[in-house]
Parts: sequence; C-alpha cells; structure tokens
Amino acid sequence: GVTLLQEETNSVSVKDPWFPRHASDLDNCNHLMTKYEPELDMNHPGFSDKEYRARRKMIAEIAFAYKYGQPIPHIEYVQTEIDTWNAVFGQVCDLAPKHACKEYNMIFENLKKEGIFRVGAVPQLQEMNDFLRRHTGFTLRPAAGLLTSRDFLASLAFRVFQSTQYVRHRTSPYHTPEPDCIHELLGHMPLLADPSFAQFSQEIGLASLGASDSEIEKLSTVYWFTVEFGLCKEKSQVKAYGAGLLSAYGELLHAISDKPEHRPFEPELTAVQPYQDQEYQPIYYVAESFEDAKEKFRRWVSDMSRPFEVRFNPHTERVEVLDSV
Ligand code: TIH
Ligand code: FE2
Repeated sequence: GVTLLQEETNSVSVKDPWFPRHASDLDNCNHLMTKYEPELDMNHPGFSDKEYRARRKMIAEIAFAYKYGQPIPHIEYVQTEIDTWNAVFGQVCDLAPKHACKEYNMIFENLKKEGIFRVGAVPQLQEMNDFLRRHTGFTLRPAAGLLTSRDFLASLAFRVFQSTQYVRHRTSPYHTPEPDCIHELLGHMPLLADPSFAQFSQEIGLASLGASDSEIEKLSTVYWFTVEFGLCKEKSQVKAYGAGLLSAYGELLHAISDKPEHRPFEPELTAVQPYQDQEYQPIYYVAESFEDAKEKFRRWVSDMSRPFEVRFNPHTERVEVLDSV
C-alpha cells in the first residue's frame, strides 16, 4: 500500500504535471546534466587542472545559491579568462560581418557601441541582462552548467535564459562541447535582443511546459538545430544564426562550407534527426527566415498531444493554463 501510494505521488500525472507557473518557480529548475563536468569527465580539458576545478566550483556555487529577483553576482574575471574572451571575441569580430545573419550583426554592433562587448573585459551577466530587458524583455539567471532540457526549455517560456557564468578552459578557446559564458554571450545574447528571435525562443519554451519526455526530446532537438546550430537564407547566401556556430569559429567555417549537408528546416523532420555534441555537426538545417521558422514551428507544435494551452502574462510573469477545446 505505502509503496504504491508513493509511486503515485512521484509519477507525473498526465492531467496535472508540475511545471513552473511563475518566473520565481525557476528557482527549482536548475537540475544539471552530469556530462562534461570537469570533476567527472576525464576528457575535459580542465580535469587535471586543480585551480580550474576550484574556480568552476566557486562559480557554480553562486548559481546554485541564486534566487529569483536577486541581482546577478559580479564575477571578477582573472587575466587568463580575459585572454580567452579576447581571443574568441576577436574571431567573432572578424567573421561575423561576413557569415552571421544581419540581425546578429546589427545587435553585435550595438553591443560594441554600448561598451558591453569590448576587448579586455568579459561582459558581466547583469549588464547583459539589463540590455536584453530593454530590447525584448528577456532576462538572465546564472546556471551552474549544462541543464536538463526540461529545465532549460521551461525557463524560455518566461523569457528567462539560464546562462553559465564560468569561462572555458584556456587550452581550448575556439571550441568546447559544453556551454560557457563566452558561448552564451557571443552566441546567444545578441539574438535574444531581436524581437522575432526572442518570440521564437519563448514559443519553444511554452511548448515544453507539461510536455511528455518524448516531446521534450523533440523540442530540444529542434532547439539544437535552430537556436544552437541554425543557418538561414539571406538573398542567395547562407548565414549563421545558431549560437554554437557564432561562438566557435572552426565550426562556423565548417557549417557554411560545402562539407556538411544543408537541409531545409522542417520541424517534423528536424525534430527526429539524431545529433551528437562532441564533434562538428554533419547536417545543418537552413531556415528561410526567423518569421518562416516561427510559422512552421507553430504549425508543428499545434499537433502536439498536450491537453491544455498555455500563455504567458508578462505583467505578472505568470503562465496561465487554459483548457483547450
Ligand atoms: N561548441 C560551442 C563553443 O565552442 O562555443 C559551445 C556549445 C554549443 C552547443 C552546446 S555547447
Ligand atoms: Fe547554447
């Protein structure tokens, strides 16, 4: 009897699954995936670097202690971290004008003008938070590492982006398999300040609330091939908008070369395409535009099995649940 009862309370009911209803509920959405942790993964470039591991631990503790509404703690980045930022930032300054989509480039220029992106200082999450809030209402929360898809996607429903705050190991500046703040800042943040792209990101998040595990898997695959590794058309050219391309110049050049396969973005096909996160992608999906990707995504999501609809109320930062007809 007791066991059965416990099983019932632990399992997620189809009718009433738990998911965050208010932005402050994201305090409970910070579960980490265990891969790539420098503490656990022998292949991590920081595995044998005691000092780096201590640094990561200290910054992770800041993320775990963070609560909704607090200012994001300032990190005093050290010279090796600043050098790594300078190296990646320099690459992006060289390559983005030619290979990034126009929306990215416009906001990138703006970020330089405002002094948030500059040589010599890793941008602070709090200043980036203030910039994003002014443009699209997106805000940031510090994350300790790679989050579970369910937790990460849920935050997007509230226009909250959970961002790591540590810097990749200095021995691999131009590519890392795990997110770090250079990837978040140079890859993700500029487009989170674009209204159309912000809307697309939030819609993926809203679709994930209360979704089944297999639907979460599909949504995170769509996220992977769009927000992380997406390409888009601009006149007759193919440009990058995926964050994993914009923060890693080796993969950016690979993606736009004729080596990988380019396929048109079709959510129902993209969602079931297996992917790996150790090496460069062999396949990229090309969107006609953000607007077109959003339209296609909406049509696909409306076929998902969830028995209710959700909508975000920005005044209360609350997700309202509506029975669908
Ligand atoms: N590979 C990216 C980089 O080196 O900046 C980081 C990541 C992209 C996607 C997941 S982690
Ligand atoms: Fe990312």
